Amino acid sequence: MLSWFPGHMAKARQAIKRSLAGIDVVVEVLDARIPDTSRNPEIAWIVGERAKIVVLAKEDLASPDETRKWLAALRAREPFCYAVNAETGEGVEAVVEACSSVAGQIMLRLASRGRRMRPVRAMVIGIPNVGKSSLVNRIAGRRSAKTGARPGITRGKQWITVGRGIDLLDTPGVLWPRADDPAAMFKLAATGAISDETFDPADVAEHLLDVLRERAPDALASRLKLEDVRAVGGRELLELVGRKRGCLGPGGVVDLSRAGVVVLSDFRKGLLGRVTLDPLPQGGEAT
Ligand SMILES: Nc1nc2c(ncn2[C@@H]2O[C@H](COP(=O)(O)OP(=O)(O)OP(=O)(O)O)[C@@H](O)[C@H]2O)c(=O)[nH]1
Ligand SMILES: [Mg+2]
Repeated sequence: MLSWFPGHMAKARQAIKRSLAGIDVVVEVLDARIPDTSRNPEIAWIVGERAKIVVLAKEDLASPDETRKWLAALRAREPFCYAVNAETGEGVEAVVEACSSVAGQIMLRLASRGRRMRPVRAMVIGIPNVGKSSLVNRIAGRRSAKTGARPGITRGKQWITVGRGIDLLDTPGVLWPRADDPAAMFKLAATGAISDETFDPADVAEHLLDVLRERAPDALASRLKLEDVRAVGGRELLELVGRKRGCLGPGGVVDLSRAGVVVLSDFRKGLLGRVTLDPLPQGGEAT
């Protein structure tokens, strides 16, 4: 797992620091399945005095009920907080309205200081593969930024002119060192924020199946065509998936790594149910 913080991410982090000059608004994109684990612990420092908009992307893959509760908890602190499907654009109109409203306030401030009018500059940040470029494309109304179903697609900064007085800066995904937190590493691996080459899919899938049989037993049971998944351990479920999906090695033994890849791929498409992996904050207050 040592290579999980590759060089380009360290560089991306430096790039974010350098890019902050001239930025008026920070759009923090979180993964609705892991609203806590996907937060950048340095976000307060990054945002500083700037306006901030929080977007929970991939809401179509998270539990609707838990997303509602997460939004309520986050809104206690963040007035501009929205859940979206950045792929289809569902919910993005509210983000556009928030950007416009924040931009309007900044324009007024510029005008009142007698400063030259210019587009408001918003920087989009978040962990790899969370949907930043998809969101930028949806806000802009056209496919300007490259997107893809693995981390590390966006390599450099890219300004996109949205119109309505807003320019958006798409940035590469950034992870922060969390090697000492196996629970966070598991969630980042399961949701696709960490490159698949850096972990054993069998390990992550086995743990994921254990989590799913607790948190979404009905969806899992129906997908695996089982009566009840609660009595069966993650390892047995993984073997079952391997047998059902033909992931067999020499001698008909299940190839657990291949079965793991199948499980992770299904989970990331939402085929194992809509599941939120981060528990709600105690007392409903997000930190
Ligand atoms: N189901 C679902 N998929 C999404 C959503 N947003 C983005 N995706 C998909 O997730 C993958 C990653 O999207 P990107 O927009 O490239 O993510 P990114 O944050 O820009 O990723 P990097 O540039 O690699 O850091 C793509 O396959 C998108 O189609 C969403 O809200 N729901
Ligand atoms: Mg991107």
